[in-house]
Amino acid sequence: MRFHILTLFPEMVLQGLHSSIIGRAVQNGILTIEAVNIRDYTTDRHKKVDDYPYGGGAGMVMQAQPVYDAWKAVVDKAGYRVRTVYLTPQAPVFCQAMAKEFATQQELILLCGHYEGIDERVLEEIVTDYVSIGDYVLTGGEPAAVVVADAVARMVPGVLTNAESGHTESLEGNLLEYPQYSRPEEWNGRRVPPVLLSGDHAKVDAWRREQSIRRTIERRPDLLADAELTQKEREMYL
Ligand code: 6GU
Repeated sequence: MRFHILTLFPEMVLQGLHSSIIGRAVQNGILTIEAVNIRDYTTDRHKKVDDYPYGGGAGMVMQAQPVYDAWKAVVDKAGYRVRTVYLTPQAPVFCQAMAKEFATQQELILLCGHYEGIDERVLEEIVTDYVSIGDYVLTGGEPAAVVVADAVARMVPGVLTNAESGHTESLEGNLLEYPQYSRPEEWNGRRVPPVLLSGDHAKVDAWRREQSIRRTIERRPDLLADAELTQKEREMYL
């Protein structure tokens, strides 16, 4: 899969996506992650990419021309209208289902705004999906693009090893992950739950399932409405 991140600050997005598991997938050729510097496409003599908002008000607005030309360069090279995601707090909140869906694409464009945003006319022309990463304000879309690219990339076949891809993960079935323990058996006077040392895999599975459910009730009760619980589990825990 190919990611094209359109941004005024390429260094903000490249570092995080060329490390760890995603970085390994880039090295292996499973992914390419390209940062396109929108400033490289301005036709302004002074390389200006923003201007005052019509109607007045605080801050600056990114102009349509450099954004459109940067996007057009990517789309012309791809040979089709690549899905184009604009990162903005004025959008539905990103979730695992969206990550899985975007991961079915051959290529994906992530458009990062800065300052007070981007001229609405170019957004209407190029954006297919508006995505927020949560109800708080960032200085720009770049951290959100890293979040979205990471979550999408790890769903691309071959990015995770078998060991990494266990689908008993947080949010599978809308339940949180159970707690994990490693050596030593006792640390700081705290022991690992004995069932995990019992060697009884059925008992371990049952314990983990219960922990997942209890943890979800405790920390994310909002997930329970859509959680995949059996009728018996619903009666036991809810
Ligand atoms: Cl996606 N972009 C920006 N600029 N701010 C945000 C956001 C996105 N999600 C939350 N805050």
